[in-house]
Amino acid sequence: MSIDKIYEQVVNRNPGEVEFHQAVKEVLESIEPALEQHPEFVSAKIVERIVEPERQIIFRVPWIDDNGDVQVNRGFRVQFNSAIGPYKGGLRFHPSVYLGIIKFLGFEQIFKNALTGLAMGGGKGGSDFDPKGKSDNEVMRFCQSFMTELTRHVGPDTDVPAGDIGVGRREIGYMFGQYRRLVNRFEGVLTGKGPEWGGSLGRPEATGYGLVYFTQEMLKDNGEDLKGKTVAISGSGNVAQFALDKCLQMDAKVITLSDSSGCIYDPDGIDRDKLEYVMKLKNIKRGRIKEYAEEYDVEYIEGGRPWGFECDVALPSATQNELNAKEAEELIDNGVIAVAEGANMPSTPDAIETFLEKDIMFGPAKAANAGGVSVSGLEMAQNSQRLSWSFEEVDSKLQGIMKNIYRTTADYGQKFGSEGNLVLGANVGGFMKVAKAMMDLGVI
Ligand code: NDP
Ligand code: 2IT
Repeated sequence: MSIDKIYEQVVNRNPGEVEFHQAVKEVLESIEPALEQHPEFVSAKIVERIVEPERQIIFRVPWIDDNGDVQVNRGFRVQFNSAIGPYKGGLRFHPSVYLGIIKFLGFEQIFKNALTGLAMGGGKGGSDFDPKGKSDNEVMRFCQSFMTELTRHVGPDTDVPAGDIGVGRREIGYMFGQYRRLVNRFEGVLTGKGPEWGGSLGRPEATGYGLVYFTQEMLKDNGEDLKGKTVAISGSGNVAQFALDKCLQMDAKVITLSDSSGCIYDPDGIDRDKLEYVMKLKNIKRGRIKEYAEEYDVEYIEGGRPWGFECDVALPSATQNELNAKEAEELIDNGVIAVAEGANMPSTPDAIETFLEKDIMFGPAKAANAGGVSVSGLEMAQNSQRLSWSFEEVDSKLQGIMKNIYRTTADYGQKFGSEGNLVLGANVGGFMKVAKAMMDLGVI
């Protein structure tokens, strides 16, 4: 079947799942040149198989709120591909979650995980539960109910979930507590755990730090350096916070942050004290980024996104499709030379096209944000050994992994597309490893 026909079939078989269609389309368009060189993949129907999840689980999550009323949410786990290792990927708790979002994320995760060089298959899960405005007790009861069902489908050698939007250390703790209670075993079924109960040092920092390590590799390969650069970051959650932290360590200036209500612009730069304020605001008080503007008397744009300011580097780190073609043009007009994706699929397809056409350095999500899942892989390794590595050891491994991912992506981009096309490079690089494994494993 031709790539066009396969795509058409994906759209027909998965009606209404627009984010999933978008993710599949980008990968299918990229891998055409690789398929020409590997006709054996075509006759073994590797592509037809890779776009179909191995297993999709949808379940009821009933729980009782603080008023004593019963609430019902929907839970998901899509176990997409286990050709190169146990399913691995985060859980997202956000009201926008439906099967199409989980499938897009699970599909991306297959190739991202392959690029890390670690033995991890692809999966993703979550719920339409909204943690915003809920008490800790409500979040705990929800997590316990969610995990009561999920427990039968996961395990340290089967499927190892982690965090994503709306799921951090608090939620992982409640879920791990419930799993341990149900199976009566202390084992590495989740990553992103607290360091006192089996978590890896450096996992909270890993996605943001990895994003900046990747960005620095990309800049250096093009004769530039992050030092002294002005950076626009979107989001203000886990990825955004630690990307900002690493930018400060590398002497770059970060001028923006955002949340789903709006964005702030701080032309003086968000320094370490201000970052500490953001971390307390977002992780403990669970407040809005608007409060930053009030605290430091800077501009707040209600409903705005941070792509309209002068900057050299942009790191979209909030959510999917948060940067469109018009905003890509605006960034370019404002002097941007490099964009790297901290979030999953934050740039729309026409925004990516704009960046590539204008020769802006562009680090796609699969490669640029793979630091998080990489350190999750390292957490799994530590759990298996019942050992804990130092922060420095984990961080130096993360740096090595991000360098390798950049090299693999750049090399595949050059070999199968054009120099500097890291989108194609990441898609082909990830695909080749999984496709070769699927060939060896027979028709699975
Ligand atoms: P968090 O929940 O910690 O933070 C999410 C941030 O994005 C918040 O600032 C949130 O604002 C904002 N946001 C969420 N949804 C929307 C929306 N619909 N519109 C605008 N802003 C929104 O999540 P993470 O930082 O962990 O995740 C951010 C991105 O990074 C996601 O795309 C995730 O898939 C990706 N990612 C995360 C990894 C990880 O290790 N955590 C690893 C790799 C990728 P608000 O507070 O208003 O909701
Ligand atoms: O999108 C992602 O890579 C994540 N949310 C992290 C997955 C993980 O298993 O650590």
